[in-house]
Amino acid sequence: MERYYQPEIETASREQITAWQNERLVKQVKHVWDNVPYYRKKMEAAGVTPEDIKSIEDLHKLPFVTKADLREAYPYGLLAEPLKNCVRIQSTSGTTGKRVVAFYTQHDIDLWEDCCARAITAAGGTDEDVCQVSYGYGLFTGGPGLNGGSHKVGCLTIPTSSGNTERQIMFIRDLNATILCCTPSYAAYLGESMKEMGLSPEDIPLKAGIFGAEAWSEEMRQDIQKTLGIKAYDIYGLTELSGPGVSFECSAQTGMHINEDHFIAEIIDPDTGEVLPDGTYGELVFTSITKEAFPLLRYRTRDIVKLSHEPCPCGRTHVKMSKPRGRSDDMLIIRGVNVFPSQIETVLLNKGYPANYQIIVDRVNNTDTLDVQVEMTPEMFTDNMGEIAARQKDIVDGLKSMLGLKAKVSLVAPKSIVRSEGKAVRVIDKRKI
Ligand code: DLL
Repeated sequence: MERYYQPEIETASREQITAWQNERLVKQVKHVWDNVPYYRKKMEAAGVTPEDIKSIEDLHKLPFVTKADLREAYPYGLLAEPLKNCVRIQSTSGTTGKRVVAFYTQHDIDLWEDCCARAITAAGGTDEDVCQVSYGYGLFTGGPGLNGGSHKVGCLTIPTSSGNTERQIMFIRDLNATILCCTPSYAAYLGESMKEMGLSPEDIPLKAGIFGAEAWSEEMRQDIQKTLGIKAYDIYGLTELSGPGVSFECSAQTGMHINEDHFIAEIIDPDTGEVLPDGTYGELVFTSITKEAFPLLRYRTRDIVKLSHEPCPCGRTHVKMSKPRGRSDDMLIIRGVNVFPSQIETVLLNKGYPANYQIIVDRVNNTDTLDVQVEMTPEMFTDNMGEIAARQKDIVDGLKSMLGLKAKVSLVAPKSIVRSEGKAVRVIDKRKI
C-alpha cells in the first residue's frame, strides 16, 4: 500500500492545489515587492505591480529571474527577511562565476525537510528504517536536506557524508542500512566496490536508494538496481529553491512529483520565453510560493524537462516532471548538432558498458571533435586489438545513429576513469569559445 508523509497535501484535488497556489502567489509577490528593492525595480521595469497578480493565470506577467540576477544581487540583494530571521545559508557547487548563496529562515528549513520526508516516504521509508545519507554535508544541500527529511520520517539516520567508500560499506552492512541517499554516480561506484569485495545483492541489506543531484539515465537506474538489489528512486532539486525534494519519484518510477504546494512549475521555450504545454520538452521555470528568506519568482533553472498531469497510480496528484534530459547550458553544440551527455550515456549503457565514461570536446582546424572514452568492465577487458577495434566501431555506429555525428571512441582499461563521490564530471570542453 502506498504511504504518504503528508497525505492530505500529496493527494489533494487539483482545485485545492490551485487554491493554495493562487493565495500563496499573491502573498509572495507582495512580500518581494515590499522587501526586495532588486525585485521591485525588475517588476517596475516590466510594468507589473502586485495588483496585477491576482492568480496563477497572471504568472506570465512577471519577469523571469536568471542565474545572472542571482550573481548580480550577490550576496544579500535578494534577501527578503531581516538577517535576524535567517538561520542558515547553503551554496551551490558551481564552478564558474560567483557561487549562489541561498538563505533560510527556520520555517524555510522546516518546509524543505518536509519535502525530503515526502521523498523518503515515497521510497518506502518509515521509522523502522535505517537511512544512510552519503550526499556531501556542508554548503551542498544534499546531506543537510536528506538528513532533515530522514529525521522527520523517524528513520535512524547515518550521516556518513560522501567519501571513504570502505567505511560506507561497513556501515551499510554492520548497521543494516535499508535506504541509501547519494548521487547516482556514487551509488554506481559503491555497487562496483561491493561487487569487488565479493558481495552479492543478497548480502547487502539495502532495499531502496534516493539518488539525484545529477542527470542519470534509465539504463543507469537498471544497472544500480541490479548491482545493489534495490529499487532506485530519483530526486530532484536545486539550491536556489531549497535543495533536494523540489520533486521526487514514487513507486511508479515514471517521473517526479513536484511539490506544488511550495513550487509552481512552468515549461518555457528557452529561446522565446513562451510557455509550452504538457508533454513538450522545454526549460523548467519555478516560482517558490512559501519561501520566506529567499523567494524566487519565475526562476529559470536551465533544466530541460517535460511535465505531465496524467493521473499517477500512486495516488499523488501533484504534477510530474520527466527526468531532466540535460541542462540548456550543458547541452553541447558539436558541429552544429545539439548533443546531451545523457544521449551518449544511453547508447553506452544499452551496449552493456558501465556508466564510467568521459566526453572530451575540442576544436581542431576549426572543426569540433568529439572523443568519448569508455571504460571496459573487468569481464570485457582484453588485449586483443581486433576485438577492441570491433567494439569501438560498434559504439561509433551507435552514437552515429543516436546523434547523427561521428565520434572517436576509445575503450580504456577498467578503473582508469576517475570515480566521483559527488556529482560526476562527464564532459571536458576544451574549445576556447
Ligand atoms: O543538486 C540539490 C540536490 C541534492 C538534488 C541532492 C537532489 C539530491 P545544486 O547543486 O544547486 O542542487 O544543483 C542543481 O542539479 O538544476 C539540475 O541541473 C541538477 N539536478 C539535481 N537533481 C537532479 C536529478 C542539488 N535528479 C542542479 N536529475 C539542477 C538530473 C539533477 N539533474
